[in-house]
Amino acid sequence: MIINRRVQTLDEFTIQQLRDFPKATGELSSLLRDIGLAAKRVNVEVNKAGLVDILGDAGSMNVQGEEVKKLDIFANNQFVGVLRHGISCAGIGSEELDDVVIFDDEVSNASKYVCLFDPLDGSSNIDVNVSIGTIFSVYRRVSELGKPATEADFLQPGVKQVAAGYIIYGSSTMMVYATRRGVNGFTLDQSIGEFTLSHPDIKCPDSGKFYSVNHGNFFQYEENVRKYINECQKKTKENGGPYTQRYIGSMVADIHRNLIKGGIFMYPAVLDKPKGKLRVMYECNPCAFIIEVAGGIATNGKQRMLEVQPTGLHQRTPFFAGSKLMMEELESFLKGTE
Ligand code: P6P
Repeated sequence: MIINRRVQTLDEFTIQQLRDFPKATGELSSLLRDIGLAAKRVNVEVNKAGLVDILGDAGSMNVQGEEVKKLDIFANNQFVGVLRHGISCAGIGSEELDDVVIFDDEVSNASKYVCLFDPLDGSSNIDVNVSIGTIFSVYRRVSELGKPATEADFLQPGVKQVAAGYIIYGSSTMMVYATRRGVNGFTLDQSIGEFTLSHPDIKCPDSGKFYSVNHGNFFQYEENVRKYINECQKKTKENGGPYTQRYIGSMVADIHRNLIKGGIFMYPAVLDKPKGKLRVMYECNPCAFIIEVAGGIATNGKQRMLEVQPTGLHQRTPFFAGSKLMMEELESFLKGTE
């Protein structure tokens, strides 16, 4: 029997990782497969979102007489449901839920990990068919195994993440995740309904041509941020440019492009959001982990993003992340040494 080993599915890849680490219990591999399963279910609904009017808008009844849920609530329920009934997660935190959900059953209490999610980031873009995404973060518990998880399991600095990733629902659907061993991307092959390894060992180029920022907020940014943005606009072939401004307004899409092609993403503090807009636990920390493992840099403008000690589940922060050399130039502006 000929086995096609060229194309490795997410399941095969995570099992291969297990073979390389015989002492591993397999819980993390199982958790990542659970996330992949939930992502495939979300993908089905996201792909037909444009048809929602035909199938019944969120809050209404569809042709089958079922209540149609808002997509981000639907996505949240998929990830919570799969992880609650898995063997690897003791609880989750979610942008959609005010407090953490502790699964508190015998199997979940024995699980080593907790997860945080932005189940469907950028969902406001869906009705104009712009790419959106799920972002997730995985921590090893600090509380006693065998007992219910506690809030302390979730409020750990990003440097403690065991894994982090995103699913981008775009021209194709991809799952990208990082562990300390590297960043790998899997594209959903609809013909077999499996995520398949398409971007092994992703590295963020040391420099790039893309800078991503919402220019509409320009005059709300602090002076050094404005100076850096002006510098980006003045780049020429002679000094690493010219740069292109690309800003989709969907964090996963902007981060993904800059991760693959090189670039810098910025969401600075603005007047009506002095602490920034993006969330520490389930947007910035997972993206920072991925970017750092891939060779880039991520900060809150003042310190390494992954070293921020969180104080709240839904805490916001300014966020800057991307190619090493571009981030180093930004940091020289932020320090005022430029
Ligand atoms: P703005 C989407 O609403 C989101 O949370 C991120 O995905 C995105 O990067 C950011 O907000 C866009 O915010 O204020 O530029 O529209």
